[in-house]
Amino acid sequence: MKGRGLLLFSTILVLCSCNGEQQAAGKEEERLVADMTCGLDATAAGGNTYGTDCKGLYDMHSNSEFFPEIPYVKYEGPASDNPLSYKWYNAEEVILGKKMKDWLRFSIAFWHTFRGDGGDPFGSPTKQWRWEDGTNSLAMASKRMQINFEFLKKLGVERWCFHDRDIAPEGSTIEESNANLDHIIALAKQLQEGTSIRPLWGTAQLFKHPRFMHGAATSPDIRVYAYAAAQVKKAMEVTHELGGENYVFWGGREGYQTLLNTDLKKELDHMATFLQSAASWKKKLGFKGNLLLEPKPQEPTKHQYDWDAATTMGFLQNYGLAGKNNREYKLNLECNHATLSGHSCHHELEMARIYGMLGSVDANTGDAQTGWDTDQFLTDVREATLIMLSVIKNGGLAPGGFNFDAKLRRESVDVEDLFIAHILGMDTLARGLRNAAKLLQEGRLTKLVDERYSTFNSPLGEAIEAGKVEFEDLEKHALEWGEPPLFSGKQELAEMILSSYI
Ligand code: XUL
Ligand code: CO
Repeated sequence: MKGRGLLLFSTILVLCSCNGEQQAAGKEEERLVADMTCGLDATAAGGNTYGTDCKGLYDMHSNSEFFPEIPYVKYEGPASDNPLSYKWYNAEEVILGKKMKDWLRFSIAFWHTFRGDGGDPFGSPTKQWRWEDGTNSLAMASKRMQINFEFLKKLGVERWCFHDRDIAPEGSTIEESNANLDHIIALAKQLQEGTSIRPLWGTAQLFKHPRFMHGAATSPDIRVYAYAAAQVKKAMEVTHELGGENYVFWGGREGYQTLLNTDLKKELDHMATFLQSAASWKKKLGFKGNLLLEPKPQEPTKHQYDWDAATTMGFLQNYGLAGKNNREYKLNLECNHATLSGHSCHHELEMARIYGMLGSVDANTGDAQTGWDTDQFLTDVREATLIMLSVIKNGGLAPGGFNFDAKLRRESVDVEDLFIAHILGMDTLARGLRNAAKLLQEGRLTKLVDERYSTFNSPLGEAIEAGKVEFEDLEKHALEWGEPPLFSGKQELAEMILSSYI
């Protein structure tokens, strides 16, 4: 009852303060910023690094908390049955020489967590968050940003990702949109002051507005190409302004619906020139982070050009945007996109890793019985273990990380669901990290793989791998050796080894 009373009280306060004009929003922002600059301290040690003073500040102004009923989420270990605790993710614990938080570098996706409304093609929105006033105003955008920071602090997560248009409303001109964005970025900058919270990456939303229906960089209309460039220019600028570590390109509409009306070569060439201009703008900005392409095979287009990791790397290579002499672009791989392209997440990560192109991961999962991008939180420990095998072999993901590009189910409408979903996703990857570290340390799978290729551990094998052996030489060896013996691939043994770590 007491909890409910507090909830009602804070709901009334939140509702009262959210429908004002910009000026009122400004005052509210100032007060909340004062409360909320307390939090994840860049220099402090410990899991959720809130000093007792900070806790006191929150308690004193508890009516300014958007989630008064949610505690700071802490590690309680696997035996805990508290849904608002970590069972496997222990931020400061060191595994293979690195803190768990540095292996995992978790990030919240603003668009799902704070703009997801539960609507689907058949039904209206289901989420009625107590802080929403039903508008897409600047005042509402400011409030959401404050909520974002409180959410991050309560989870002990130091990173977040955004599209320009989901944090600030689109105006009727580019100038107006940029001004809205500047307003919210200034607020985010204030909120992140004194904390270690920064964007993992920013991006431009180039798929929602009707102007982008034929594509952005691949639109047949030069005016759309230019509009998209102006939008990306600004989005890169504000990502840099906030100290973001990467910038992402997801080409939702960079593809085609039919080849009959499409000049394929022109569109791919345009996509490349657009990315070249982005790389050049990055240099002018002095932005040091990675530029990341996020593959997805289709949806919303029938065919998206960045189909999967291999296709995207081939495209980058072909246009001189990646490779030995140009490390400007890497990949942001999303697990649900991997399965849509007929691969596993592990496959996509390995493809990128072996060529030094693994930049960051959008951590989510699909549904085996559903053929589209369901963006669910990752809950499969086996999948998480395989993902973490790649990440450990990659030496981590930094400056990338794990961004929860995942949303609550339509039917999940409680505030605590937002927390539980992220806790579950974080714990699943943390458990995967623990399993993968043990698996690699004990070396049984590595030994099995090494033995499978052991015939190449010879002077001839080395010469072949160095590209120094011609067919005539190989023919001599083949004649001398005769029919090669059959030997086992040991797949079941490999699966048995993996299962024993899960
Ligand atoms: C869409 C998707 C995007 C990108 C960012 O499937 O994954 O949210 O991650 O634009
Ligand atoms: Co994504």
